[in-house]
Amino acid sequence: MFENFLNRRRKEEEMRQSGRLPPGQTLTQKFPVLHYGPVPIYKDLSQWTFRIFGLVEEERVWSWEAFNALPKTEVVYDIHCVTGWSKFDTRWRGVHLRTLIELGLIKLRPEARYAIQHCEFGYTTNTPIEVVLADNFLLATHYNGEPLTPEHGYPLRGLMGALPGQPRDTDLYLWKGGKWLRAIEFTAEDRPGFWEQAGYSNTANVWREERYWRGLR
Ligand SMILES: Nc1nc2c(c(=O)[nH]1)N[C@H]1C(S)=C(S)[C@@H](COP(=O)(O)O)O[C@H]1N2
Ligand SMILES: [Mo]
Repeated sequence: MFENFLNRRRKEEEMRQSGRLPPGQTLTQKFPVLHYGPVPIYKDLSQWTFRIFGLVEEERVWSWEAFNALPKTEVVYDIHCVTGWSKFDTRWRGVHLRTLIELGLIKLRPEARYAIQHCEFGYTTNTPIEVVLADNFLLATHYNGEPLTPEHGYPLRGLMGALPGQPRDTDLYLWKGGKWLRAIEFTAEDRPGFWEQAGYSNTANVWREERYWRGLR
């Protein structure tokens, strides 16, 4: 117990020293579960689809099978939750949204400026398109070599991470990735999502510590 505590403190200090611990965060070695509402349970994925719509040349819909046939990558992210915990070197597998563009599977219209993630039970979260097209964002199906657990977003979640040791403008807090993701909509106007309407920052940059609203939206 005490040894774990020392170990945690030592790792945290290491991350601080190497510039990987954002302001106001502490290191966790657990993987907390955070969301509003119930966890969807899927009997099978035969009815499941993932859709891209809005300001794209052509709307796209993938079945679970088709989605899994897309080229996947393995990514190691640091993840930062607005409630104060950071978890380092987490290993994910999934599809980069920008891969779908590179493959010509989706073409954004020039007016597209924001991406809205749509999840089960109506949860949404919004970001500028630069964020979801950056290396920060993954359409994740696996964590640590295993399919996502139901609580962490099975079968698909938007994952908002930070690349270890490369702090940048597109590093946002973890709530900017929707668990149980079903669609991404591209829009011209911004549209604050669930937590954004509940008082969280719209921009959510971890290095500038944008946690909650400052003044008017
Ligand atoms: N669909 C959905 N996704 C969600 C949320 C939610 O309430 N619903 N909460 C967000 C928040 S606030 C956080 S901190 C992360 C937590 O992810 P985790 O439970 O895998 O740690 O999921 C995000 N994605
Ligand atoms: Mo959160």
